[in-house]
Amino acid sequence: MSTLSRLAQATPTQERLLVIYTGGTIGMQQADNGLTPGGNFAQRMAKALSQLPVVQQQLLPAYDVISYANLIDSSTATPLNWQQLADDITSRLTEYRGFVILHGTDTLSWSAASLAYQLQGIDRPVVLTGAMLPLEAPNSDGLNNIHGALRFAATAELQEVAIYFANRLMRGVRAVKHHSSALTAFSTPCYPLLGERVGDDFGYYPSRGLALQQRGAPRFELADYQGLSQGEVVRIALWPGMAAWQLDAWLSDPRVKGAVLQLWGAGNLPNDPALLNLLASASGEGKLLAAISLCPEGSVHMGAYAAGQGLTDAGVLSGDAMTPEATFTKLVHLLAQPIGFDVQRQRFLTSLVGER
Ligand code: ASN
Repeated sequence: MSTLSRLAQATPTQERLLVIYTGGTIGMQQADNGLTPGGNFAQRMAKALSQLPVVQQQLLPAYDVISYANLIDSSTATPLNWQQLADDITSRLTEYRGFVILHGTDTLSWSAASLAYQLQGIDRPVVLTGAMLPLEAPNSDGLNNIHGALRFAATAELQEVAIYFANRLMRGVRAVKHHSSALTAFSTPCYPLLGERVGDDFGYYPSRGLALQQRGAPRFELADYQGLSQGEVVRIALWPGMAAWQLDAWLSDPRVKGAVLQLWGAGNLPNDPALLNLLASASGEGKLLAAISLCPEGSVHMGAYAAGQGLTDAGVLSGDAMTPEATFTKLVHLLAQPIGFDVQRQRFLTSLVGER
């Protein structure tokens, strides 16, 4: 890990931000075998920011940059990367007023959701961003995204994990990547924006942020994700004709400890008792099962249709309108806690960080 300070002499650390560069397209450069995360990022970022209009440069907060030694394309991230990010933030919490994480976009919303659960009650901004095009590429969105992330990470009223992308500030645990190439790649389908850039102004909407009574005091849960980083939580999306033996293949494996089930519409499952029996026995064995919809918007209402009735009896928990990211990372997080099955289930149904 390398650290480099900008304005280091001029500004005490408590007034600075920490930027953590993890890899992703934003920092990628052309190599013989294609785009790969490039180094020397602190200098490259400073050079890019120096292209902003002088007025905007003067409004930038001071910051330090850490670059991870192992820069990754975020498609290779696992829960251990989420754990490392949370550790790196908490170990420097008292030194910095806010944090910016530069991350690949493919799994950016997964890291954001996981951080929200690990850093419950955080009292300062943690803003993740990345880019669809490398920082030095023509028409890159990298500079704009870094600029906005720095500005919002210096906004003291923002006290939660957020994503800044394409002029929009979003709750991290509500976000999804919905487009594979558009610069407006992220959205929060079931929650309004926390803030946005309009012209040269960066406006935060405090009424949409986590309220103090909802946020609570900082009570970080830095769990060990080691036992959950090799596929122990699975994600099963239904398809027409899915058969019981296929569900069984996923759920009967003793290594599987939890599953996100993506059901039809408002929470429907084919009317096959064998499917419900499999779910009931997996849940009876202590596997944490949660259902959300295959639809990107709207909630599951288990039991609304005859075909979905029986899910609650089979022990399946309703994920309401939670995103796949928020549901999956919450299962990982709860399974890593030293708490019993009933408490895990009850906490799943409780909104911990505004995820439901
Ligand atoms: N594959 C890249 C990543 O997630 C995509 C990006 O950053 N735009 O690391």
